[in-house]
Amino acid sequence: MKEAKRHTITAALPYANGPLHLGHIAGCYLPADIYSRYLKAKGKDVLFVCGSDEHGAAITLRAKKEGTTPQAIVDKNHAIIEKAFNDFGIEFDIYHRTSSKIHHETASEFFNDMHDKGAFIEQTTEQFYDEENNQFLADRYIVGTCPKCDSDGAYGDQCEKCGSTLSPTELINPKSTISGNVPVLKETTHWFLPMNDHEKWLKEWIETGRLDGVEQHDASTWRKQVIGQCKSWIDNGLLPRSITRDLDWGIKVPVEGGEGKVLYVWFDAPIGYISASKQWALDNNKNWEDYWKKEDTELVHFIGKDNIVFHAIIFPIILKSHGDYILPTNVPANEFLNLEGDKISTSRNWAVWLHEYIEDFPNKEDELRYVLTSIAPETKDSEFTWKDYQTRVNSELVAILGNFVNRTIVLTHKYYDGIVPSSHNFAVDAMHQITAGQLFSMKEKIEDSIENYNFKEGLTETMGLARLGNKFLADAEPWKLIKDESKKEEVAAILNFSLQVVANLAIAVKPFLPNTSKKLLQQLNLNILNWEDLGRLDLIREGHQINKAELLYQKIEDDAIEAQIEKLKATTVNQSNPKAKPMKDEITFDEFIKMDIRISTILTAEKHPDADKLLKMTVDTGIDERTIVSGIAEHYKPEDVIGKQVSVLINLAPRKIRGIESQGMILMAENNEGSLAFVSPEKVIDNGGEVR
Ligand code: B3M
Ligand code: ZN
Repeated sequence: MKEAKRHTITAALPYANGPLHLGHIAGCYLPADIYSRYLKAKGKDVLFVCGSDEHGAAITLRAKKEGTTPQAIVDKNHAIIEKAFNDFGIEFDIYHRTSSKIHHETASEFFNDMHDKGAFIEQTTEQFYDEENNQFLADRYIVGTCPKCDSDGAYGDQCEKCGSTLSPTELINPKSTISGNVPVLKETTHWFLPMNDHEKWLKEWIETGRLDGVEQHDASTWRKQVIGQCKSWIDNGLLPRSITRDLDWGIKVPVEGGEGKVLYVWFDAPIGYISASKQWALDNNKNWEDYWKKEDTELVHFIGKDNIVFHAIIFPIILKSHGDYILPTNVPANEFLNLEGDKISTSRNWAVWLHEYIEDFPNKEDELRYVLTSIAPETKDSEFTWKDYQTRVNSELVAILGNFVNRTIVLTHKYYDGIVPSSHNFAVDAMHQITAGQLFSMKEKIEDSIENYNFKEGLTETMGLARLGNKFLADAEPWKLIKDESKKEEVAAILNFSLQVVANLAIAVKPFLPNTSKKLLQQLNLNILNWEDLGRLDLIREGHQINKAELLYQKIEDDAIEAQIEKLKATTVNQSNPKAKPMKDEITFDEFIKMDIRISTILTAEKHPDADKLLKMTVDTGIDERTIVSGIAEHYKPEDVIGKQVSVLINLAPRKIRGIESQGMILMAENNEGSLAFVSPEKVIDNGGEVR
């Protein structure tokens, strides 16, 4: 691969419908920031863009819930998000927003260009329509039962329980979230991206990094999960995807027939990277096209794994069908970060919010950067716990990096009034030689790690340098040697060497821990050190006056950690069982009494002939005898259930389960750990007794 002339780095545009939490930061903003800071430290031409994603049904739904306008929602959240990024030190070259004029113009123009080229197809399809509110229902405005896992509350585009991607018409018992009514199907025309036409080149591009045999990027540097997800999409066959919606919030469809319709949020949002670049170019007197259209530009999208298909399949199709644009060199997607043993959930408030962390832990941005990079979910989901945060800060940052630097600076003041002593050519001890050798190889290792998007590994290498220094100083024990007049030169050489390691650290930690890097330079009384000088042992000269020691980090005390754990638990404080799932959407009494639940007795039970998990039972409902198939065979043996009185939902439409028709559903209660129990009457009730 030839070396890139410039780098365009993007981080997923956060939805402006709520604040940022640590999962977002670990997912894409921190790795993107490390990568950008690294390249900038190397003197590269870098454009790092991001902004708020302000369209889409997520925003309009939130506005409805809060009884306000979409604009008010995005204005409020954009400000909160931008401030949190700033305070935390994610150093974008521009943080833009998709409600801006320049973005609306850019996205419209993009659509028009593609439209003129014939890159879309128009299709009339039937979509759900809410007759009470006279509007078509976008995916998120329809809920129903998931056809894959049978759980309620699945959205028209996705079931959050089982993660399946859905289309609205697949939902069982679909319901409009606006009126609660059953929606009707009505014809509407939309523009579709014929993704199926792009399968061939996409497959080659994803699998080999080539287009028509010509190498575009090194496919071996792409993460396995990213390639895996894309391949499975492609292998399942791509379908035309609608890129317009019947909504009134968003970018108006700029062509004839587009009245009352807007661009699908996932069409306009990635174009937000381009409009942000345009705004940046205007503000800085640059040419944005260099960063998006020149072959010698490296384009890298940092995202979380739920955005892979949009950045590695759909957006590349959009860019390529437009024709003028380069394709991404890499899409380093992270997996998810869990929190204290559970998935992060904004609706349950099971999250550590970035702006709250900044408030609760002032001037501790690097501590969080350190921990989140150490546990980065690069290849698999990982977990943040407050105890682990405390341990990593106290026993790594404080005890190793902080301790080494502090000892070095303090001893230099104590023995030499803060004036760098002579190295005496480091000839005193073999240990110097070995340590110097390790120091030298460090640069390449850190560079390799970062350039291959292995930030966790890069940080480990960097921390290795602090470990090396700390061990060197502890083993050399200059505080003992200083008492011996004949060891004067040796002590000087030890401290000179330690100071060189501190100076190297100031360079190496810069992408990861920018504030620490600044503090190190300040204590060394240096203005700047160049990345290329990493590994040298003459970064700081003999006779140079350094500044007074200042602690880099403070120990995190138990009470601070306990307070955070309490705070997290307080979100579920009125809940005796913190693991209990949140309440579902409210229903009316009429909806409730539609369910006909009867006390019934199980008469017979046997294992389903073709499915290990299923029991086939007959029950006496008081009205009739019927067959019910239920997934309880891993919890109950047939002989254990015969004769039991249970609650049965008898007016559930019959369903075939593995070839046997099930005529109702036995109600089961589920424990935290997933064990099951029947919902049985507390005394014997006549079969057919109603449960209300
Ligand atoms: N706002 C989705 C998300 O936050 C979306 C990313 C857009 S990137 C162009 O997960
Ligand atoms: Zn599901």
